[in-house]
Amino acid sequence: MSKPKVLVARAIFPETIERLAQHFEVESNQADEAWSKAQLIEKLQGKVGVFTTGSERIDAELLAACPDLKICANMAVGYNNFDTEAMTAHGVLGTNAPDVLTETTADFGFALLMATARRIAESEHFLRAGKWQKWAYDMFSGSDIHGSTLGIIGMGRIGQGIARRGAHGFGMKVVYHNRSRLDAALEAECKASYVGKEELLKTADHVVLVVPYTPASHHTIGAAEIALMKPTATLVNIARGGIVDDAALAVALKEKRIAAAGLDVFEGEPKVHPDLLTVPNVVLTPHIASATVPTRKAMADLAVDNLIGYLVNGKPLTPVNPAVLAKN
Ligand code: 8YV
Repeated sequence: MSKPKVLVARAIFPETIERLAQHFEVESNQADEAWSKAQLIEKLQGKVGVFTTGSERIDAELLAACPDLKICANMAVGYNNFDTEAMTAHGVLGTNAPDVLTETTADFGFALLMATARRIAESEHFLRAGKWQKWAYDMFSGSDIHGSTLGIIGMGRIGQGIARRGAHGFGMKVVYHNRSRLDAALEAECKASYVGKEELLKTADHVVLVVPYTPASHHTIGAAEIALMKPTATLVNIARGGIVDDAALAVALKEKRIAAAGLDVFEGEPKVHPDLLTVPNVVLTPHIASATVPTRKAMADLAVDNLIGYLVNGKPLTPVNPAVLAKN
């Protein structure tokens, strides 16, 4: 019997391809070619599954043109590249890769917060440029992490990981804002208090964004929200591009309306707003919050487990539109 056909849309670990090949006829993209939408559609003909990263848009147009497709397995916890409504309408299951990246991503969120507040990138550039001639009492003074107030917008698993690090490791006071309040036991474990978004922005010394991207969370932070923040505050975005209005942030950083920002994600990435590239008080990283080898392998494994789980055993592990399963 011939094996079901799957497509791997981006270059990935060779062992990921090997695992898939045990169950499927695999077409891969180990050269990591940038496929246009038309090319992706062409490659998907006859394929029942696709291994995606966050970069491939799965929408109504693509789904209508790929009638054999049954599952899109994202190697990412975020799945804003999926039009889940259209996928459900076409009977195509989507899966994501939660949990396996939580602690790694929370580590990175904290690292970016510290690099931002303590001006690590900016001062390193200064040193490398040969500008360090003498010590000075006010050279690259930043803001404290320990004992300060950490405001977390988006209190899912990663947000909770950042809260724990702040409260337990650095004695920070943690406030959070989320669509729904955590239960009392989880709030106590994270030592976090629920507050309104406005209060969070006004009182936090450091604001970290960890909300999923949806039309409702678009520009959660724009000029009006930045205006509420303390002039000494830092802002960190490890969520998705589009959660912050990058143009407004660049203006605010330039005018020192807040002290600094750390950004791992950007509107329209991999393009970065040109004004962000010219302001010194921002730390910029290329969407690497989950990038450790064990975690990226675990994310890839979970995407493979979902493909096998659904196409071979009928049981995906982490579906994002389970309504499709009910229909089957
Ligand atoms: C991924 C991410 O690296 O999991 C997510 O949602 O943003 C990152 O961990 C990226 O989406 C590529 O798949």
